Amino acid sequence: MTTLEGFTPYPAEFAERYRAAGHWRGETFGRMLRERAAAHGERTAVVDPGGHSVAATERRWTYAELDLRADRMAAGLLARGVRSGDRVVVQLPNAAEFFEVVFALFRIGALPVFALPAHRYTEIGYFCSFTDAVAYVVPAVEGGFDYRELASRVRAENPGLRLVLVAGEDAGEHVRLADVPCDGPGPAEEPEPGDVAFLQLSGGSTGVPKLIPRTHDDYIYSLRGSVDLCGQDADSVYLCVLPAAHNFPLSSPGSLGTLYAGGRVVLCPQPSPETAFPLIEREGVTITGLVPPLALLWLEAAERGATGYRSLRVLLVGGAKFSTEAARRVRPVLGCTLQQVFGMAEGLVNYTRLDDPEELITTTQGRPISPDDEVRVVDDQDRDLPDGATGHLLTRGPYTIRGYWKAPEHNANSFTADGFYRTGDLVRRTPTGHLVVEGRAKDQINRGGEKVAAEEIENHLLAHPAVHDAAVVSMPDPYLGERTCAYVVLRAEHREQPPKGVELKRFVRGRGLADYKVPDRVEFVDAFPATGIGKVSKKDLRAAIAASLTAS
Ligand code: AMP
Ligand code: DBH
Repeated sequence: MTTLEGFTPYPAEFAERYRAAGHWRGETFGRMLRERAAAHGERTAVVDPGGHSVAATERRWTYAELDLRADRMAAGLLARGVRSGDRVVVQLPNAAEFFEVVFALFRIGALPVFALPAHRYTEIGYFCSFTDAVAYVVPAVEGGFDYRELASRVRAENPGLRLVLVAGEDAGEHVRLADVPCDGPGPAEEPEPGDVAFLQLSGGSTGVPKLIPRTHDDYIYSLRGSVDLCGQDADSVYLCVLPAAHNFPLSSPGSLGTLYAGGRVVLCPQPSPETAFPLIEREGVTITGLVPPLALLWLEAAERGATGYRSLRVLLVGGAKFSTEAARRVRPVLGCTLQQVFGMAEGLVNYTRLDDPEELITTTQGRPISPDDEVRVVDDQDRDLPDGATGHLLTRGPYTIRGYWKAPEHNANSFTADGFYRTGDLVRRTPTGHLVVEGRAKDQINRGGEKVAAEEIENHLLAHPAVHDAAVVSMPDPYLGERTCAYVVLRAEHREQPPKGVELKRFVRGRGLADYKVPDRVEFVDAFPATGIGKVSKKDLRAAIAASLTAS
């Protein structure tokens, strides 16, 4: 086993228990694809309808073809110096190449770092330097943004970043991904099931995003459990609507779960009903996953008479709280079973069961995948609360990390001494063991499933010369559930001629931040309300902005 520095392993007695229980079965992603290709090589694994910058036209890859492509890509990456244990930042749109690249990396034992298409210079620069990435994989131009330029800038600042691979025709000064595959030798050694397979991102609540190391064994267990609970088999057709690298569409049950089951993954280039519904109809899609704002959009489209979604059996909704009112509309309007999912890239995933009574499906966020998921609901002093009381959710189990990667200080706060992850979520447990998400104790804004760490944005605002102090809070929004409001105290010398809110937003965007992190609203105040011991009272700020929105 190759031990990755900075990785907190599962304690031996837990690892043994999870193996003995049959949760960890010694599988790896590389071998999983090999086995599926052997079992049903001629079946379609991935459908990419095209219509994005990576490919204009449709591609349909069988399991045999994906398997062969992963091998050839692995050989090509090895020939270009990518080694076991190396980190590779992968930032691709929903294109078939995503799977070719990540399975190639899995086979080498190199670790994909799952960036999202929305990430910009600040995030990507950080991922590349913090992980000492040797390679970075991008599209050429997507959604009007030139990723090749971003790559050039990041590469100039990170001498260790030797290779930029561009999926698409014009790689500019970089290497075309399509020129990488070759027939050379494959990896000399396979990764072990207990090795870290990739680094996933946390929505986080700290100044910089934290990286989540997941092993083959633990992640594949969560896939197997998800596949079972979501009723997937080799006839399932999963539509990947959300960005493919995100933990939800990757694993709940997501594309990887679908491939585990031997089903078919259909990549959706855009989440709108206009794009998705015809694809569902054409491919006979049976299952998909959406964040609440998209689920609302799909419900509205169907209510207005849009068609095409008839083959859907299961609609997963998660990433942020789905309102009970909206949840109740899913079955009558879309004619499929709603499955609420409350998950986290750190591990624990809860699902409502397909045969749960409608009341539980529409009013709860589900219960854990595994009988060995340990869930505690505690008060501020970590004392267990009875069922029905709202408290902090702590969890430990066979697919929940024991620590963020290379982050000992954060880990001291984010995990209890006995290894429970502090989720930062406030939940209540029903007598059936289902969890209801009641709120959040972590300093984070959940913009319809896209998480924004308040501290990260506050740091960017503080870099502005006119800003003395900043506090970022959530404000209610009918569509996204929450949006971000930045409260700002200006420096005395700037109060006479204050900058406009839009200027501060432009400033933050100009620092090269993902668009969803730019504050939706900026409010200037002379001072922040304080708590009893003099900390900024975000509770009061949230109440103030909510009240002023109701009033207007
Ligand atoms: P992350 O840690 O970035 O993967 O984000 C996971 C977080 O998303 C959870 O800790 C919750 O705060 C939130 N979340 C995910 N699914 C749901 C859901 N169904 N309802 C409410 N919050 C959710
Ligand atoms: O929000 C999430 O991170 C999430 C939501 C649903 C997740 O990671 C998951 C399911 O696996």
